[in-house]
Amino acid sequence: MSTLLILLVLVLAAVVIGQIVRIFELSTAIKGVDENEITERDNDWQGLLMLLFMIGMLGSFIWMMFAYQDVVLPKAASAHGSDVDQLWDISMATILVMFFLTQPILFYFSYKYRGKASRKADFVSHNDKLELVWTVIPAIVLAGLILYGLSTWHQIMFEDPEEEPLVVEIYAKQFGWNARYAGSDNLLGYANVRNIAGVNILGVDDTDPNAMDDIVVGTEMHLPVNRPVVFRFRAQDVIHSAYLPHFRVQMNCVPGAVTQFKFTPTVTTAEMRTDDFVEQKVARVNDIRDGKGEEPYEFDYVLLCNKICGAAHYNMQMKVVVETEEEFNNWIKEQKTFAESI
Ligand SMILES: [Cu+2]
Repeated sequence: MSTLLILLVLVLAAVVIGQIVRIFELSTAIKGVDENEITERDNDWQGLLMLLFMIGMLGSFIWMMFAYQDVVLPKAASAHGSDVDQLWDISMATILVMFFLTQPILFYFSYKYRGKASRKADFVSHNDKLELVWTVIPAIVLAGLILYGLSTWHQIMFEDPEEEPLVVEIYAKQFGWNARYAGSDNLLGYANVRNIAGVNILGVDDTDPNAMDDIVVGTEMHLPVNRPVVFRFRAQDVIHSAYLPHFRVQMNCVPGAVTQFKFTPTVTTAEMRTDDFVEQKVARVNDIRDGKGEEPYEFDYVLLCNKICGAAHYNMQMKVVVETEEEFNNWIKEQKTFAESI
């Protein structure tokens, strides 16, 4: 019903605008003025509006840059996170410098060189020097940024075979996550969507000996601090995206394929909760929650889905706990192995 009303309002608004334009045309015809003729006054107005738009746009842009400082992510909680942050900062700085150089010029020139009957535009067919400058400089800057990005990506994805990382599978489905730890052998058992039946929700192959000690968890995922973890991602139905913002990690989960990402968490959940920036952020969130009569919130790392994968996509998250090696070992001991659960 409300969609119908909105449509009706839109149609009526279009009719009203059409009628106003018609009245304007008729009135100019009566006055004997050609409405297609652009006067000096029109040009002055357009020039002034260009200047006002520039001031409004740049002003609100600068305001937003400062106003939203406190809603950004806290410091990176992984070993490679600072490299990603640096890559981001350098890319943003380059973009901002170009933005503040080109945009004011664009709008100011639109104002300065607005149409005037007494002024005639120069005819320039082409200018080799100018075209060379605006092609070569962006090409060099972009090539530099891309090479720097590729080298950072290469460093992050490099696998040291000596390292013996913890192996964890992240399984995505509409709408939730499961994590499967590789168990005491640190080898994940074979799994296939065709094996999904009953409690075997990840389709683990029960004839594979490597699968017996695997541990499947559903509500929260624990990770030991300062130990590299290899994540292998699978998806059951559609493409999801595993996003761990605090660790600066994101990887697509694709049905029928296994993708992977390795990183080392460096800050425990308890340490992050005492970080100044996080404490202030949590206090602000709790002020709002308090006003609504809701329970206070406590900071936790999260795994989110970053692909709009269906109606309940927004609800696809899992708590991630980073703790000491000892706390992790105690937690994992309490979890059921695949052999115990089937
Ligand atoms: Cu999803």
